[in-house]
Amino acid sequence: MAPRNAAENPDYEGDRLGLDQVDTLISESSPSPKRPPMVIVWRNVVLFILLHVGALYTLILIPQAKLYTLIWSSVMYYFAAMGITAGAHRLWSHRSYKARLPLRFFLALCNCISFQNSIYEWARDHRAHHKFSETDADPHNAKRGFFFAHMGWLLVKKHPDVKEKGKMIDYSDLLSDPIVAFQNRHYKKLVLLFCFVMPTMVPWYFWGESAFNAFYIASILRYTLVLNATWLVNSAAHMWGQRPYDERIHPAENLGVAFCATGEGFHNYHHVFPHDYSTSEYGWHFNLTTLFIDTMYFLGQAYDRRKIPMDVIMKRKLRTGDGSRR
Ligand code: ST9
Ligand code: ZN
Ligand code: ZN
Repeated sequence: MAPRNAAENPDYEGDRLGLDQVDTLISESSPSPKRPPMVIVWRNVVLFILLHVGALYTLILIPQAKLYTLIWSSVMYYFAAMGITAGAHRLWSHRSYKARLPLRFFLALCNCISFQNSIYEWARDHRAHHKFSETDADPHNAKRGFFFAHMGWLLVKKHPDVKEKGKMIDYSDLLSDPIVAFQNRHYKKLVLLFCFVMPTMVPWYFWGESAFNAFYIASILRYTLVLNATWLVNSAAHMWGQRPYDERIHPAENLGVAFCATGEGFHNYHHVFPHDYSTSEYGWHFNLTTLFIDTMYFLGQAYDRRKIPMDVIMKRKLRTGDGSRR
């Protein structure tokens, strides 16, 4: 079946889910004059410092690790990435394609490897990010600076607007998926098992790696790298790069971020056309996630991939783009 575009799709629900607000949010993006003082969550500050110190320490362990452990850690990076990009992002947040039960199960499992909050919480924040982009109701409002957009937003209580305006968005579809509901209910146990225990046990059991090396390389370092690659989409890709589709918004096309984030750096395109399953005008160009979804399509696991028609993209480029890619 050919990919369908959202405009022609009779059951397209982007507006109800708060995904079609690009033009309106531009006028809403002025900073709030009465931003309350930030409430620092010290538990998160301490945990993220420990995590990053642990990741730095791991660099000295790499030369003494077995080759298979390094390959396994890369595989874990890839699976964790798919759990975020193909799962929480393109499938559950944006409904840009549909997935059969086995694929949804696999993606939810991969999502536990990535430990970035449950799919439900992740998609809730992400829908708010699109609908209220770069306002106080955006959980990682990039107008508050690089550090806040990157990881600072996870170190403080959310701005009240996130909670108040977030309630305007419909999230009911998320928990009505039994896979999402199950993952949300058992999230802590699942993360312990799939982000930390499983990545450590496999190298120790199958090729005799020390549990110490396996834990630091396949869990701590890999987790920290995937986190930072993801956060770069919120920070770097909201600041640096070309804006061929809409020069009036900050999200930009950033190839470096696309490389680290398995295809999620084409962020100007993505904010203009959020329901395109490739999150890019292109297909597999710097986009391992689109390659993954297409492979799943050929295996019969993914279907109804939404793609924006080329003439719509061209018209938009001519109307609002910065002229960098005509
Ligand atoms: C992490 C997430 O790292 C990263 C997400 C990045 C997203 C990137 C997107 C870019 C595009 C995709 C690119 C993918 C690239 C992947 C590359 C891979 C290689 N709407 O949150 P709470 C309400 S996580 C509506 O506790 P606080 C709700 O009632 C890292 N309502 O706020 C909620 O109650 P409940 C690991 C909302 O208390 C209540 O408020 N995880 C919304 O201010 C309280 O919510 C951590 O470190 C909303 N959007 O605390 C945990 N939000 O939930 C860090 C909230 O019961 N988080 N409400 O319904 C925390 O500790 C806390 O959330 C907090 C805020 C301290 C940050
Ligand atoms: Zn964004
Ligand atoms: Zn998105």
